Amino acid sequence: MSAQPVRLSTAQPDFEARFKALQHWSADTDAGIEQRVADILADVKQRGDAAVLDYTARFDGLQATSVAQLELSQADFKAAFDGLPADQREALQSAAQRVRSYHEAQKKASGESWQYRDADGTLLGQKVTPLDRVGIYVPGGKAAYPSSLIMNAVPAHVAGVGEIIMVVPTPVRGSVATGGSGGATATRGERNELVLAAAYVAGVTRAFTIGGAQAVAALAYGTQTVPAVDKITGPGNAYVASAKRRVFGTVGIDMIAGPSEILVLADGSTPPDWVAMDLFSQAEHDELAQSILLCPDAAYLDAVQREITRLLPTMPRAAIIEKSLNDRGALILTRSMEEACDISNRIAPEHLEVSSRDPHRWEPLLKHAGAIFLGAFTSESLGDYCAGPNHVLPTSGTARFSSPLGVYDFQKRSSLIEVSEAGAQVLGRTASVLAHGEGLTAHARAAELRLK
Ligand code: HSO
Ligand code: ZN
Repeated sequence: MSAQPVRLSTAQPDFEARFKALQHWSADTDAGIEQRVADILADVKQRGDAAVLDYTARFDGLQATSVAQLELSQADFKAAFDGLPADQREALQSAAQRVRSYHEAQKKASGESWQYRDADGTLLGQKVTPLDRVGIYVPGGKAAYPSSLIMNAVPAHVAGVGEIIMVVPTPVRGSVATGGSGGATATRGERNELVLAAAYVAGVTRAFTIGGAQAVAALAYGTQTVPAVDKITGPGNAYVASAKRRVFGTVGIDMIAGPSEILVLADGSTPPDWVAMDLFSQAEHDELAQSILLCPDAAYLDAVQREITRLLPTMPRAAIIEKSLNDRGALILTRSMEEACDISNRIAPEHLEVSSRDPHRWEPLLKHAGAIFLGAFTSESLGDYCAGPNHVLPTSGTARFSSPLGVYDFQKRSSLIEVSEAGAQVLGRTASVLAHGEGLTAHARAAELRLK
């Protein structure tokens, strides 16, 4: 077992080519998946609940005679929460509370309505309204992260979304006894108690144990039982990603996330084992995850490599980390911290750690990153769980043009216009001239009728 991220130097002649290769990542779209997803969406749109039940039985092995049997209740959330050990209950609550505070500040700073009156007394403004109903997709099994549910549901809640509907597949592994409390009940699949407990602390309104493209379709189109939502957020596998892309337009979606990434910009002052572990923390998500270290000090890169080698065998997910670091990781020697900042901007990483004695010196140079973690104590993992900012972040260089998931993703804006009588005189003349220019006579007359 050995993880040796590629060693590069910005001074080497073929650096540009090597750097380009490093950045290359493409989500290959599989024609087979695309076709199956298109069929599932069409079927759920047409047959509603019946189709959802069929796919849930087929893909998750979960038998039910009605979708209502697949709905979880607030009592289920509460029972899951109450069943957790005290430290987990407290951690969930304090994480949710910090995430809530952060997003409340975000709402105050940029999510409120505003208006002004011009000199003629005309009122102009922007009215911010929360979405009525959103759907949150939570993956099943290994990739079911309660923290991700908090990161999706809390900003929706803070935005003032009326109903937050969660879907989460609970596949049946092997033969599971039919459970329930008498009467016609569904088979019970594997539930992740931490996810249900997170639904409790994050303010989820309703939840269905359905998943895959069929769950996305149910949320987008609505069925007899599942209400249609206005936007769907949350991560999922290739089927879910394809389904989200296809229903976009009928509903809003968040983003289609690529593999997780961390870039550490180090000046050599942080203990090298801390940095090695931070690189591991993204690598352990996924073999396709990318961990990169930039530093102007070659001896420090050597030290981090030694820690990688020493620590890797102690990691339960060593195999994933090893593959991720070997295939996509890199330790890059730069000529200076300034050059490291430039390279970082070109990568536009999802997570950027500035592991430096004076992070505020470099922060003004950093333009493109989903989240910027300043100083040696700010491990990305603290941000993943509980610092407060959102952990749903732009990946694959999209931080050049997009932002973390936030309250603003669960709000929309309407323009407000109230023209005064005096304002109508001035605006009417301008509009009339432009309308005649466009050959739109009704437009011109509507403006002119209001002129004194
Ligand atoms: N780093 C992941 C989020 C996460 N980490 C969830 C742990 N749990 C997203 O970039
Ligand atoms: Zn993470």
